[in-house]
Amino acid sequence: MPANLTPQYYAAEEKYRKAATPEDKTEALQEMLSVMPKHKGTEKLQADLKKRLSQLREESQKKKQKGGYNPFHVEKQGAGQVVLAGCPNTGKSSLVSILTRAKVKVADFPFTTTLPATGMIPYEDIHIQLVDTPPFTEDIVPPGLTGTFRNADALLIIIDLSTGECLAQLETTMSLLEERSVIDPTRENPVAVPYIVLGTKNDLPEAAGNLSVIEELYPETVILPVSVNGHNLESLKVKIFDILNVIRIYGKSPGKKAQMDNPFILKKGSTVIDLAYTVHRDFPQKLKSALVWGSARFDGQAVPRDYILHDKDIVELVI
Ligand SMILES: Nc1nc2c(ncn2[C@@H]2O[C@H](COP(=O)(O)OP(=O)(O)O)[C@@H](O)[C@H]2O)c(=O)[nH]1
Ligand SMILES: [Mg+2]
Repeated sequence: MPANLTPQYYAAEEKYRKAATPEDKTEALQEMLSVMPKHKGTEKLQADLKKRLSQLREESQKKKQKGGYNPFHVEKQGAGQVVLAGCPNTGKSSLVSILTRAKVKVADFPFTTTLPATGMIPYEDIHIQLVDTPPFTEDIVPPGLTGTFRNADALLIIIDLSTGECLAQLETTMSLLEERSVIDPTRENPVAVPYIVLGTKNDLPEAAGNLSVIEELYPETVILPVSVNGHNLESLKVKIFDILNVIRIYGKSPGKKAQMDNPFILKKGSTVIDLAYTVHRDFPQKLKSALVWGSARFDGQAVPRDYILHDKDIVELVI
């Protein structure tokens, strides 16, 4: 049955995507639920949203009880937060270390990583935060870890292609994340976290055979083979930037050159108003129009407040 969602619903969903704090997320979810048409076609969506809402309440409750500090809550930095998820020894820490040069422990025995650790990936003119995490198994999931996954802007699901266990690793990881409503392989749940599946240790001889077995069994799952000696690492960075679904906007003051370092990071689909809000909370009220270099038809074109910006636009806000 079609859901027939309204423009108000999509506006609230957009607000959810842009929300940076749990409080803003909660508010947007409540709005999504209240404006959504209630009928059979939206039952599953309603259930998904209610579940996410109660998870958010639980998380903020736990945070209060713990008196604030939770090592599994990783403060966001840079253009987006990408969190690794996978079984022991799959090569998570090695990947974080090679992509970010962060000093994380790498070892040939399981459970070397006990708490989340972060590093920044340099990508063109921005930095993306990468978070290494402790592993989980079918039987042991560190408490708090799913909270780290759920709070991420995107996940890298890691399996080790050099071992025949990679199939079981994929199944364990996917079912954990699906059961806890972190991801949604059908991509229907708007509040699910987007993800990429990576097959590591592609330099080892068994990798190619294992990869083709998985591809045959799970034709709908796209796996990017990588290795720390460089295989596919550049295209991985591009895929990570793409999945974050953000744009870079360079600010310009009247009569001055554009500021080409430290761009503003906004969600794809953001407008001039969204940019103004990011610059300063009370800017949108003062804003008259904006001049855009890049996506507009000609350089320095005046655009309305609801103009949709594109990656790498230069914008001068006119107040
Ligand atoms: N040959 C090869 N070995 C790797 C690669 N990535 C990781 N390893 C090895 O796999 C083992 C486990 O790596 P680690 O990053 O600690 O895994 P984690 O437990 O998932 O964090 C270590 O001995 C690494 O040196 C790779 O791309 N190729
Ligand atoms: Mg590790």
